[in-house]
Amino acid sequence: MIIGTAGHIDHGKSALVSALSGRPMDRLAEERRRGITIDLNFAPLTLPGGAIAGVVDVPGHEDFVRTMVAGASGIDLALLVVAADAGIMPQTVEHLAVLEHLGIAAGIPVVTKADLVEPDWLELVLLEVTERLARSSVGFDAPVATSVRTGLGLEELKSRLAARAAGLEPRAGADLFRLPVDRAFSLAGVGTVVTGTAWSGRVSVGEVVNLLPSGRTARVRSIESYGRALEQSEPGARTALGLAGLSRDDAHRGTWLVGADSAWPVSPALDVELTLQPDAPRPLVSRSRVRIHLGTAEFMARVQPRAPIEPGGRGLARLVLERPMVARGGDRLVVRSYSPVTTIGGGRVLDPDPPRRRAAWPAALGHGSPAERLGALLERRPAGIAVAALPVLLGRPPVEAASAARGRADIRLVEDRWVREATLHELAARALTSLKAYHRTHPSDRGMPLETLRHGLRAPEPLVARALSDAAAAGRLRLTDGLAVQSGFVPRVEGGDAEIDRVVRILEEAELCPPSLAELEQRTGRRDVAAILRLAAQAGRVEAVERERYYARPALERFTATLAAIGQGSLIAPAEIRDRLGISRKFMIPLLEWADAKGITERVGDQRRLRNA
Ligand SMILES: Nc1nc2c(ncn2[C@@H]2O[C@H](COP(=O)(O)OP(=O)(O)OP(=O)(O)O)[C@@H](O)[C@H]2O)c(=O)[nH]1
Ligand SMILES: [Mg+2]
Repeated sequence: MIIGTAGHIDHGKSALVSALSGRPMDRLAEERRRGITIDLNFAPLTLPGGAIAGVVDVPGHEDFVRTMVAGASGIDLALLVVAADAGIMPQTVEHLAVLEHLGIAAGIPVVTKADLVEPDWLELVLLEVTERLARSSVGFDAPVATSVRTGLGLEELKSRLAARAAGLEPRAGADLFRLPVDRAFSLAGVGTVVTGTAWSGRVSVGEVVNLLPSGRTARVRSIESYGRALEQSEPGARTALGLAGLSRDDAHRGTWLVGADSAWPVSPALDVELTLQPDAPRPLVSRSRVRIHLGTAEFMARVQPRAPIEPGGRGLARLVLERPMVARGGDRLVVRSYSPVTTIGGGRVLDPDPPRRRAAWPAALGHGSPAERLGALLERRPAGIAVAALPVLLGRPPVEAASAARGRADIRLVEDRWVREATLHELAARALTSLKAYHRTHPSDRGMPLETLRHGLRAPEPLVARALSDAAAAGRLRLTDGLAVQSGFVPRVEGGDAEIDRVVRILEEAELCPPSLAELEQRTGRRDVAAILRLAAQAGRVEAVERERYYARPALERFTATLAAIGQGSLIAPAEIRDRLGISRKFMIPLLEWADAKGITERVGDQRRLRNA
């Protein structure tokens, strides 16, 4: 369990964590000099029963809310600290809003410095806190009064924490490894060390991790959690990773470590649902410039709301980021105004890698089961979703994401992508349309070259292949010899059968010395002689002996009959064929090779022998 403090400056957060954990907080010289917390501080806390929790102590100063947000992202439980002698103050309210925007599920209000006030006053503050938190989306316990001077309430607080820890839903281990970096430093003998709370998944010593958004890779050399060396990290634990191959300057607060086996998009935009606080000074309109906090990262963005979002309202928006960032579906974020810098709202990531243009916004994008959200995400992605990207987009572990996909009858796995059936249908329909058009403009061609068809569809190759083979299976087209042919299509030539007859007759008359295609084109004055002869060949009337020379069927029959006659009982010498048929080498050599290829004859030196004689 990760516990985070929250609350106004000077209300006793650090003193409380020190008292609970026995560790000094505020270790920076400047923190000690000014008596305030400036940066995040961390301490392990052993709870009654032996479980270890990680505590993140955050600053309360209004200038450091960004640091507070980084610390509060990814905590399981908040200790909302209110000093008994001060009551609820501005950063109590702002930190509470941050916890709510981040979707923190559990909290314990702690009224500190109880020793400084009269019992009646303490009761009033406890009441004020209870009432203020009653409507919060954070599931708060009743407040605990404490004093680090007298020790009041500390044991009770510890046992409440233990009870909460026991009831906590464990974070998914069988999920993608992701750790938002909150610190990076160099350690002699170890190299670059990166620390953070592992949000999900595990990583082992020796594994490769990616640092995002830069995309640099590193190898995990060592893992440490709460002072113990581990072979494998635990989700939801404070974790320090010794990394080989990464310089200390590459990693810093705001970057992410993820497993190298998963597909994390680094995106220039995020599609989100935003909630604007009732106390926000103005509505969010197109191009409002805001600060976004997600994980430990802070970045600037322009809001493109679907409709202006009023204070107290909620709406859908695209965040156009000033530099590409990393997010996962379902991630919570905090929105702060650019100037003055105050917390104005929060949100939830609906699509961490939205299509650049013409994105549909189906209702299920924001709400619904993983299967429903998957349907909505696919509606915006005609090219489908890679299996490896789905757990990131949906924000669910891989096994759950895959079962959401398998649960939908209207999507299919095409190679490594989930694709809507409708997309494949639409592709097949477009293929048939362009096929029809091709047949219309090339009536004598046997079919449309597949490459031309594929190229024109402008869709990923595997999808096109699947759509075409579907259409073929449904009997709507045929795929042969690199050609696509619409079912029922018969190639035609201008002039019809009479023209085919005319060309075939020329070949018949030429017998065993037929003209080449080029010569035929000259003689007939037609440019489509090749198409005509292909049709005649399909009908069995002619055959190509060479690529550019066709023979009429009767001529070839006469040739084979001559071979058969000479070949009975003896070898066939080319000279004898020449004498009998009166053809020159120019025609005879290709004819003999044709006979060899047909299996009528085989070579014996320069001569031939009948194969079945
Ligand atoms: N009497 C009394 N003083 C306390 C108690 N808790 C904290 N203090 C004092 O209150 C002052 C502020 O305490 P911190 O723990 O630094 O307050 P903080 O909330 O961490 O402050 P920031 O981190 O700067 O927001 C210190 O002087 C503490 O000694 C308490 O229970 N009783
Ligand atoms: Mg402090």
